Amino acid sequence: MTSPAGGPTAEATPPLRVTVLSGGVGGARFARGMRRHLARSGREAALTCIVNTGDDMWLNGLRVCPDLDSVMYGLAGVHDRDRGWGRADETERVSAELLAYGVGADWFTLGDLDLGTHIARSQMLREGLGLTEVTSRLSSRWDLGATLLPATEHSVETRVRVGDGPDDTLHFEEWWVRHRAAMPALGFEQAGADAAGPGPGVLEAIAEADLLVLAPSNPIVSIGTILGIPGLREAVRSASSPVVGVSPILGDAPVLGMAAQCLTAVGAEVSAAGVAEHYGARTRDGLIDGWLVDTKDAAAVDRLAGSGIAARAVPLLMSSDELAADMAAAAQALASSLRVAG
Ligand code: FO1
Repeated sequence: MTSPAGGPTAEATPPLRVTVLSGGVGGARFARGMRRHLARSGREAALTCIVNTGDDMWLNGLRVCPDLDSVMYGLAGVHDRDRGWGRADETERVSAELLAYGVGADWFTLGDLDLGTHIARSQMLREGLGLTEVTSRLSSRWDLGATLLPATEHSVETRVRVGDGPDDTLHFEEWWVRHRAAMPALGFEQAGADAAGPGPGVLEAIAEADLLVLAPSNPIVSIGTILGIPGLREAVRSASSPVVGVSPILGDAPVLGMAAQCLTAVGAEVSAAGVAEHYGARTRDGLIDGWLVDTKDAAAVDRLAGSGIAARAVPLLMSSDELAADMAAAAQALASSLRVAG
């Protein structure tokens, strides 16, 4: 092949396709890091985030999608940096009015700017658009540098079992936010999963990825919920790219949120190695090939080798985009080493 000038052309390097399975706040921070890492590398790349929808709910007649919004706001840079969720510079005047009328939910705060998102989303859904198209239209307002895909367009609700009776389950947000996880979780259920399937583009984003990463999100109610949608676990298991996960546990504590309560409820060990073994090695009917643990968990590397998982110990800090980008770079380097080895 020759260039228009007559000389030989360099073969164009195809864009690197990176797909991240993500929950809310931790997933958003990791996605920002991955975007920064890809920009630093100078290689053309396409980043896709498949986002948990198990926390979604109707509130005040509006469809609220906490994890999609956390990732969208995080990538847009308009998120509340202290809370992780919701918008920066937020006010709560509308919620106060709703409560004054006795119709608001006093346990789940919807800020005024955030309400704009829920109103727009709900209007588009009522017009008949699917959640994937709606998410694309909402995202197009910002330059996210990533495509957000809801894991499913079906209603698949994460419910927390708090007793043995048929009605002894709570919506995840009720358990977590309303009751502050005070009731011990006996298990987690996915209401509606039987009739659900992956959202548009999700299976393609997994099958066509050059790098597939499980973000350091909650392994049970975020990543686990995504994987519980019929067809998704099999899609990850049969992906042609390496599958690398990042530990959400540092030492014996989750980086964020409620991973410890959720792991305990399903009988999994609350440790970096425990989460990796919960996912399991792809060579042994599991899901992952590689796993990043924090340097303080370096002892897990040898243990995981025995479980068929190639682990590396690197600093797992996401306190700045630069550090999160270093983590993403380590995930890509681990995947590359597995590709070479494989
Ligand atoms: N978390 C809270 O702890 N309290 C809240 O009032 C709250 C409101 C809220 C509103 C919109 C949204 O997108 C997220 C919100 N979150 C709130 C975060 C959310 O409960 C969870 O952190 C995620 O669902 C878990 O990923």
